[in-house]
Amino acid sequence: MYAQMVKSTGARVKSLDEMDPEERAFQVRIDADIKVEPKDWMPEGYRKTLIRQISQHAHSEIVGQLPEGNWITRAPTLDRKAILIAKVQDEAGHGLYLYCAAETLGVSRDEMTEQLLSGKAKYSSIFNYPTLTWADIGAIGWLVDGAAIMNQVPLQRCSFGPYSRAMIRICKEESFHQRQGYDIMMKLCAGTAEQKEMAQDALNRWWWPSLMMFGPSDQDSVHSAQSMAWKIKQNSNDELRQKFVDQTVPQAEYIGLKTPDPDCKWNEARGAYDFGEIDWSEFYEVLKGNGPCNKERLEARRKAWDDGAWFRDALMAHAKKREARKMAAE
Ligand code: BYC
Repeated sequence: MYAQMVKSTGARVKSLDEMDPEERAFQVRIDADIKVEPKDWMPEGYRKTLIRQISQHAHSEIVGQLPEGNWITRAPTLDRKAILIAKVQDEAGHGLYLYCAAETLGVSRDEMTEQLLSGKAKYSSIFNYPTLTWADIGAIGWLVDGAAIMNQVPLQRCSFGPYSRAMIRICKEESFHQRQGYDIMMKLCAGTAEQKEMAQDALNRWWWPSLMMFGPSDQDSVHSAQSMAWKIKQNSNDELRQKFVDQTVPQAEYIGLKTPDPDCKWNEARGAYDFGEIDWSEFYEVLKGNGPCNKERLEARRKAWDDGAWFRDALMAHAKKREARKMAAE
């Protein structure tokens, strides 16, 4: 009985005995790894949790285009520019698959956008930090996409069919993104002392925010216990964060960089890296809208939405005209 096994967070999850018959049947299907499809019965909480997570994920992909898009005109070579344009376009595609997956749960794209612009829906904290140098583009690919993959690979096994299928395609593209970021860092580290310093500076600034991407520590995570019981999440926030640190520290060392954490060191007994305390006050400030770029990011999305109004209106007018023509012909 999976629902009773979840111990990773403080939040309590109902046992099978406490559920009503419909809910119990649903949980039994989840426990048996049967995928939930949009027209299946589902508890309202399951539907709401998915809309929250998938829409926030979609918003992250779309807002995530902004810090990298900032460097398209300044990429150092034609190849780097072409690669960066392709990557930023991929992020737009990821956002669209995810909005479509959320729409199958009965929420419209317009509603999700309104929730983003009103501040009701979140997007990943990481995109509220500025991209100051070209090395930041390397650090985003390496660390941010690296963290995203760590989180998204288990989401491929999510119990909700449309989300899990969207994640399979997204993960394939993300692994290319991660490698292109690391490739930028490798080149910078093999370059002049100044270039290597730029790479180290980017790692210093992006390290802690990347660790925050995984969400609050397990004891403070509000949704993990229920989301894990429903197999929306397969791992706790701290588990994935640890896996990310274990994967990334040797990659940093390989190119001669060091994380900015003096407490980061290999723990032989645990077979994992120890690392220092995350500044959670910074994380929660960013979530409240007080990060370095929150206002700028939302402003950019608001402007894009307003600037696109004429196009949405034209599409609606066109659809109405076609419908009227079809009716007249019948
Ligand atoms: N940022 O109970 P918890 C990308 C919120 S983009 C902001 O642990 P949960 C890419 C959380 O929403 C990849 N908010 O929540 C694109 C909740 O608040 P609400 C983005 C965060 O949902 C372009 C509260 O804190 N990936 O790859 O169980 C270029 C309590 O948290 C964050 C996804 O979106 C955060 N970092 O777990 C490059 C993955 N963390 O909603 C790359 C999908 C937590 O109650 N999402 N919060 O107001 C997830 O896997 C989960 O939602 C999380 C959080 C692990 C993020």
